[in-house]
Order: sequence, then C-alpha cells, then structure tokens
Amino acid sequence: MSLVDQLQTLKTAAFGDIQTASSTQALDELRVKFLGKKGLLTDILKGVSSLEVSERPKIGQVANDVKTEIQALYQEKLGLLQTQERDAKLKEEAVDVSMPGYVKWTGLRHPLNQVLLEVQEIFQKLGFSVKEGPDVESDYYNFEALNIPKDHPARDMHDTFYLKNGDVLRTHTSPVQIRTMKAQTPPIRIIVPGKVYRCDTDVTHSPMFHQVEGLYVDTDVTFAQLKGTLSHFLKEFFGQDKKVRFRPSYFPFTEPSTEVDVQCVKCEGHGCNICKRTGWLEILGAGMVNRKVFESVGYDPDVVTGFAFGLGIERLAMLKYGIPDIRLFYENDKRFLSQFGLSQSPLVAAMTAPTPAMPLYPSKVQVK
Ligand code: 2U9
Repeated sequence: MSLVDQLQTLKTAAFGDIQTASSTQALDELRVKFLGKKGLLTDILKGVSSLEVSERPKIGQVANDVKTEIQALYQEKLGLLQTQERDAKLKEEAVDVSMPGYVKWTGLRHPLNQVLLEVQEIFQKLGFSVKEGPDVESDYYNFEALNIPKDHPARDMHDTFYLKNGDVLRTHTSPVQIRTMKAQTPPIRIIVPGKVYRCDTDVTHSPMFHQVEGLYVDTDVTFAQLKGTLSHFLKEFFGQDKKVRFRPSYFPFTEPSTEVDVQCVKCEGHGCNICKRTGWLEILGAGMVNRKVFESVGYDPDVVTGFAFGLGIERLAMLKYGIPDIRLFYENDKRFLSQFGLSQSPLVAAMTAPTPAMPLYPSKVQVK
C-alpha cells in the first residue's frame, strides 16, 4: 500500500475511533496511539526515507493535512466530552438544600452531675475541698468509727448490702471523712460526694444513690457556724428569698444533731403535694461531730470541734426540677436527659424535643 493510502487509512481509523470515544481518558489514549511520538503516524512517516527525494514534499504535505484534521477532530471531541463529564459530575455532587440538616448531638452533663457541681461550687467558694473514697468499705469505717456499734438500731435504718467477707457497700460517704481525719490534722474543711448503697426501692429511693457530705473540723468550730454555712448553702441553691429552719434530730455520729428544711420551692410555704402540706422540704441532716467519732480517729475532743452534714443529690435534683420518679435518672432516656442541657443549641433543642408523652422538666407547675 502506498504511503498516501496508508495515511488515508490511518485518518479513517482515527476519525472512527475519535468519534466513538466515550471519555476524555479514552480520547487521550487515541491521541497518543495515532499522533504520539511512537504513534501510528510516526510509523508511517518512517517510510518517507525510502522514497525518491522528489516525492517527499507531497507525502509530507498529505501527512501534515491528515495530522491537522485528526487534531481538529480531537479538539472538537475533547470539548464535547469535557462538557459531558463536567455536567455528570455536577449532577452527581448536587446538594438538595431543601433536605433537613444532620443534627450534631453534643453531650451534656447528667442532671445529677449538674446539681452536684452546683453544690460543690457553693462549698468550694467557702474554702471546702473535694475528697473521694472507695465504694466498698470495712464495717469499721462505715459503722464502728462513726459511733454505730454492732446491734445499734441505726444499722437497721441503713439497709446495708453486706459482702461475704464482712465488708459492706458504703451506706454513706462518711468513711471518707474518717480516713481523711486519720491522715491529716485540723483544720479540715472537705466535702465528699459519691455513690452510696442502701437496700431500698420505690419512686423516691434507689438501691444506689448519690450523697454529698461535708466536714469542718478545727479548734472552736461552733453550731452557729454550722447554721450560717448551711443557711448560706440553701439560699444559694434554692434562692435567697427562701426561709430555712433547723429542727432537733438524732444521728449517732453527731451531737447535737439537726435536720434542716427549706421553704417549699413549689408552694412557697402554703402547703402542697410536694411538701406533704407542711410548707417545708427536708434537705439536710447535720450536727456537731460526736466526741466519740473524734476519739476513734485520735483527735482530742476537748481541743477540736467540728460540724458535719449530709444530703442526697437525687432528692435535691427531684425537688429543684419537680421530677417525680428517681428511676428517670438512671434510664438514659435522651428525651429526659436532653431537657437539662443549658448549653444546648436551639436547633438541637427543637429537633430533639420530647414527645408529649414525656412531661417537661424543669416543670412549671402552678400551685394554689
Ligand atoms: C463524720 C462525722 C459526721 C454526716 C451527716 C447526716 C447528718 C444526714 C443524710 C442526708 C440525706 C443521709 O443521703 S441521706 O439519706 N445524712 O442526715 N449526715 S450528719 O455526719 C458525719 C459524717 C462524717 C466523720
């Protein structure tokens, strides 16, 4: 076949292939195949050297024309395929702005932790520091050292979980105060939050719940300081306008002992279902540390005095927010928990709003 015929055949083949190319990548491969340095056109032109010198310019001209025509078709097809590919990509990546956005769940503090932090903050500002200790305790630290000997009726009140080896799940966080007093010398000013365990279950009692206890020991700590400190705490927590009262009580580890009430947060003292028509809510147990407790930690009760107090976090949270059932705290129901997110964005709040079946907390109960 003459070189001119070979060039014509090449052109026909190239045109056919380029016209049916389905992607820019396939098209580029064709460019290399036909026009590349080691391509078919180059192959054909190798034959020019064997031609008469006089025939060479003509073949050169034909070859140039073929090359130019293939390049022109290539450029035209390239533009077409690029447009097609860009359109397909845009279609694929299209964003439907009418679709609802993704809700980003942000974590928030459990209501019990929120209340605990609020309590801690009030006492930390008064110079109390936070101490923690183990959940499993010996009978000595949980009872004996706190003036609750074996057979003491107070043991029944505590509904204790006993372990096989005689240890107990602590019924209060008081053992931490005993450990601290044994390890340090006065002045001691601590609050002790933590889980405690009592075999008792109903809507206001759980076998595990959380307490905060406090202890202040120094020379000359007085009952007046106890009253001032706890009145300050209750007013900070429930509101400065609330009245506070101290009633005589009994605990083996304090003498004298007192229970501290705050004016009902719901009826402001008029009497309602929350305060059992009394107008008062029982919040704290407290008292001056019993001399016997000081003796068991090696302190001289004629030199040091102190006050101690205890409260239940669940009870505090239930009263503050009007929560009727203690089990709500432990069920991990997001409809319940998300209601206590002060830092929650309005969008998340709207999209995670509780269904009507779940009452709203903090409740806005109206009482008359
Ligand atoms: C030491 C000495 C004394 C801590 C105290 C109470 C009174 C009290 C209850 C409140 C509600 C337990 O969670 S509750 O059921 N607590 O009434 N706690 S005085 O007294 C102490 C503690 C440690 C060394």
